[in-house]
Amino acid sequence: MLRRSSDIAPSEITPRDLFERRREFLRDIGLAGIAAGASALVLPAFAQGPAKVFANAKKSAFSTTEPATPYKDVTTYNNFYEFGTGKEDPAERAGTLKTRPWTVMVDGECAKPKRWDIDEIVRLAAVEERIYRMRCVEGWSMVIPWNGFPLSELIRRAEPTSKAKYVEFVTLNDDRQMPGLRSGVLEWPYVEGLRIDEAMHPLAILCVGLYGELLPNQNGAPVRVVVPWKYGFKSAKSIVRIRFTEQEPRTAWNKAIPREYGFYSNVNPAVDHPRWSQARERRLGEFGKRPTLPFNGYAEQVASLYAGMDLKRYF
Ligand SMILES: Nc1nc2c(c(=O)[nH]1)N[C@H]1C(S)=C(S)[C@@H](COP(=O)(O)O)O[C@H]1N2
Ligand SMILES: [Mo]
Repeated sequence: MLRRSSDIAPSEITPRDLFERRREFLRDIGLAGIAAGASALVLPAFAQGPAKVFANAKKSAFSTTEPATPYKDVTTYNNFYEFGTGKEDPAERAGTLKTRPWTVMVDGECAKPKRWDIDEIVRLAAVEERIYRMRCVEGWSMVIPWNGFPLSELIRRAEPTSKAKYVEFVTLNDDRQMPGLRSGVLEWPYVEGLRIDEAMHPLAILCVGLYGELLPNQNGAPVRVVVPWKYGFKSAKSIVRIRFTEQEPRTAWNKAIPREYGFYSNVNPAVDHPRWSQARERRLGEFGKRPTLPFNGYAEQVASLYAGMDLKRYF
């Protein structure tokens, strides 16, 4: 049977040691950390080219040891429909996105709504690098060194109420900056969502950089979500709002083609996409194909979130 998120106490979401580690993390970044972080973090002049903003970030224990996909592939083969549906479109066209000034509104079912300035978020992210496998629903995969921090840190600060069962992520909706919005491929803005216990999982991160640099626009600058055990489309880019809701958010791809894209979209080689198999994937930069793993190889960490759920029904 489906265990509802409302039945899960926050203390069950992460084991005790994660609470402890989170407390340490907060001590490091929240208090003494702002000063320490400031020396680790040199905000670049945004007109200039990429700078190693996150040069001092520590490798996270959650990182995969697989070799990272070349920077060139990570930044030129993208899905970002706000800039067109071709894989090369975002790299060619996302230059029109203006990422400063930028704010992210965190609101909805919470005691402490707040409009975050992007540079406050960037400062929180200076601590850690996460090398994650990413699997797109269309059948390719990459390994990307992300710079970010657990989404749970931001959620905790908002103090979600007991009605907060889900978290909704909303992308910028400005057709002067995003020419793809003039097309009707999706209902805009791009919206994604997670159950709150999924969003609180330590693997789910808020991400502002890759390869030690601020995110290139085509990868979702200035801030995106990264949820490595789900198909890529769950990881919303260029987000302006994070909203706590009681109802399951209506997500862009689910609204567009509900038969093909469910709310959960956990990577699952046993559940075919209606138009193709999900059993194998092509790692960018490699020849041939490799098998796709349940939960994209993160089953050990996340499978318990779905204990008792029929993942064929909740695809
Ligand atoms: N706002 C927005 N976010 C988005 C998308 C999009 O079209 N718009 N595409 C998604 C899909 S389908 C994938 S596979 C990933 C790709 O991320 P990457 O280009 O950084 O690899 O972004 C996701 N986030
Ligand atoms: Mo995707």
